[in-house]
Amino acid sequence: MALLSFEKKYRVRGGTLIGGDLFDFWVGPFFVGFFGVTAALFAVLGTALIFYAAVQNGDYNVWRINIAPPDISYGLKFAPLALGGYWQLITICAIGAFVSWALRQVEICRKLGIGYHVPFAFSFAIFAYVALVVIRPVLLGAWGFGFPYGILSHLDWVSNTGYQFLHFHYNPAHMLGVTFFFTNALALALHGSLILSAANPGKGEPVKLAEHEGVFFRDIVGYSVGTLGIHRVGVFLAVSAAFWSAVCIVLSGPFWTRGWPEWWGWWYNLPIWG
Ligand code: UQ1
Repeated sequence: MALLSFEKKYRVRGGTLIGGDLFDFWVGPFFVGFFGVTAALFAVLGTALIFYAAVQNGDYNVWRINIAPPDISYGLKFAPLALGGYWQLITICAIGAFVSWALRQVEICRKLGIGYHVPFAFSFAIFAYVALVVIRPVLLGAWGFGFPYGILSHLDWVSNTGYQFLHFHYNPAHMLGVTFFFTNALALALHGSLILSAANPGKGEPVKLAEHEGVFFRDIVGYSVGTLGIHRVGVFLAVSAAFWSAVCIVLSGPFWTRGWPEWWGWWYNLPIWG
């Protein structure tokens, strides 16, 4: 069915989680819904707060913007606006916007009668952000452990936090995260190039389909994961990269305070050495 006539067919009422018919409409190509309204409000307010706080700091150069969390001495309390309060409000807006976006995806899935795989996968990205600015700071007892909002300043935070643990690449959960990120690139390179090779066979050759794709991999490595399977692999790799990234930073501080190279001491402490 042509896309435009299909859209007419599926653009029917229902499927909303909250608000009934109240926000059950489209603006141009965009479905609105209750969570479209909340996502827009949080996003606009959060963005405005970023620029307002930047101007308060006297930063007119976008590269230099740095909206820092409160000092550690504020613990888990609210801080004055200019002393981390803006960071706290911006964080609330960001989480509100991200969660609204996920719930709007859920409403669209319900309207279409499809699975919830997209909001499921997106929720891992939200988890990774929340791990950095809520879960780890709460476990460490201060909002000041969150990362600052700024292009260069958040890079400084990552570098400083990494060096606090001497060599972050020795963090086993970081190893898993990095390995998943690299494997994502491998999988997408294989998949993208395989699909393009079947769709672009060369002059005079007919376009090829799934059979040829599968045979290519059975010929070269003796196994094909299949056309549906590669997408299962893709989602698994993607959410695993986000998941282990979140785990590796939540471990650092709340559950391990020494250098990460030292963690490998368990190897020397095995009771098997002569
Ligand atoms: C694959 O086997 C397959 O099925 C035909 C795809 O679908 C189009 C793929 O994209 C890829 C990359 C593979 C190969 C994957 C493995 C794990 C052998």
